[in-house]
Amino acid sequence: MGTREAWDIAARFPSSFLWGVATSAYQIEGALNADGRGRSIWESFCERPGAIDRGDDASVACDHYHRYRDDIALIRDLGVGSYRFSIAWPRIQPTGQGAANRAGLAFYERLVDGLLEAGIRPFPTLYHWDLPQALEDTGGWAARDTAARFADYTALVMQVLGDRVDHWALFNEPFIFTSRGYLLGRYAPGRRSLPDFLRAVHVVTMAHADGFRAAKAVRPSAQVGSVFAMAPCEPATDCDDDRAATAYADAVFNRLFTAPLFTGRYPQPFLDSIPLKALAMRPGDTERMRVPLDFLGVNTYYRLVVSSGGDNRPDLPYFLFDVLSDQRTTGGHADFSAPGGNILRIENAFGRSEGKRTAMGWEIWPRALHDVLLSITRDYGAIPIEICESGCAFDESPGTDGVVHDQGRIAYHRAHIAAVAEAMQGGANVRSYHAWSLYDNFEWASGYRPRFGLAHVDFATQRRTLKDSAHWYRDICRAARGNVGAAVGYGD
Ligand code: IFM
Repeated sequence: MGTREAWDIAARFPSSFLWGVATSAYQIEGALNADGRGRSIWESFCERPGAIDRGDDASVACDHYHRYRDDIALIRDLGVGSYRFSIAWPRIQPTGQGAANRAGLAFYERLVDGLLEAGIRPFPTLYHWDLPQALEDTGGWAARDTAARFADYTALVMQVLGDRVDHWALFNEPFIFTSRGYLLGRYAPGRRSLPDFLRAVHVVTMAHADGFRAAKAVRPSAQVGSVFAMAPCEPATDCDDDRAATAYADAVFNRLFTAPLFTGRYPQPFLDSIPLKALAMRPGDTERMRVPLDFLGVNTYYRLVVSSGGDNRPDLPYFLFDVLSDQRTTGGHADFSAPGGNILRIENAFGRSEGKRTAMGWEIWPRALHDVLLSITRDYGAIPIEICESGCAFDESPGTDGVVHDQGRIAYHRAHIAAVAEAMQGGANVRSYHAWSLYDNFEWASGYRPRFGLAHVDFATQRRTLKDSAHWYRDICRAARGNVGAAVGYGD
């Protein structure tokens, strides 16, 4: 691949388009006890026997907390225009409430200043799954008060960084962390409770709304959005049952959080399947939960192919696979006992695998990203879209030359970037693409085994080595770079 391809790719995007890389605090920082940081739910979860593959934990991870200066230099060398990272709530408020821990905030000030000096847009997410353990002890996301705590935390961070950071994401993938953390027990805090999950859905929705208003109160000019995991849902066959199952999967996976924020209502198929009181809504919530997010962040890794049942033991896609395999399944559907004796029924679902799979078992399906972008555009008009994560893990190791020759990852990004370009031609208002991830890192319950990075990390030495995909991506960033600064104010 030469720079010719890079120029051709960059030329398909407007000059304001930002090419970026993404990480999250817990997955790369390490230094979990440094400078007054409090404990998070993930330390507790990692201590549970069997919770994390091979017993890995994030105590060191990529040691980014100590190496951030070198990491900024590496990012700058890649030529990216935007760096998406997250802020660790337990560094800012060790117990999740009260005065800010200055040393924790100072770390992010240094990081943001370093990025700005390097001409890179700092693009923080306020919550990427590391809840202070003290808040879990008082009920976690299933407790109403946690929404108010999140708004306080948001205000504290905005007061210090709001003068330098223009674009803010409130949450990362609320459906993933509530379902896996409260319903399936696969992520921290490891609960398996439908009532807790339903309450968490509404508390996190209110936290979005309260956090949005808190951010705007401190810094009215801030652009505030949130980041959602989304996947197009396709019926396995044309039959009515599969279509109905697909509409349900779409409502739950894609709209459970966006619909209340954008329209003030939870999606109807979801409401039909639960007793409303299970959400523990209060008078006035309907009006309060509607907020005009400035942009919508999207992470798309696969499609969902949905069936209402059948005898096939399905080759299942990621999330619905977890729902079905982790819950007792009867007669082709998963039943969840809900309060009041009602039943939330997620019908059996199965995926075909026409595309190859990544090391996560996820089908490679670039069309999924295209379809998600256009469905957002159909549903919410020309709202600016930030692609906050796109990427893949493969079983790979350095060759004899010490370099990872990851042609599979290059092909992945090439196809997904083409899908974005096509969606933009179709009207999607996309303003960035962030490769997930900058580094191989702590992949939650899967530990360090799946490697998502553009840069390989040797966890024994902390040596970072650019993979072939990083060189390929760098060529695109550099080709685009000449034009980027003019429109958005970051750049050379
Ligand atoms: O590593 C995660 C990230 O934290 C959230 N989105 C999906 C990625 C890959 O699983």
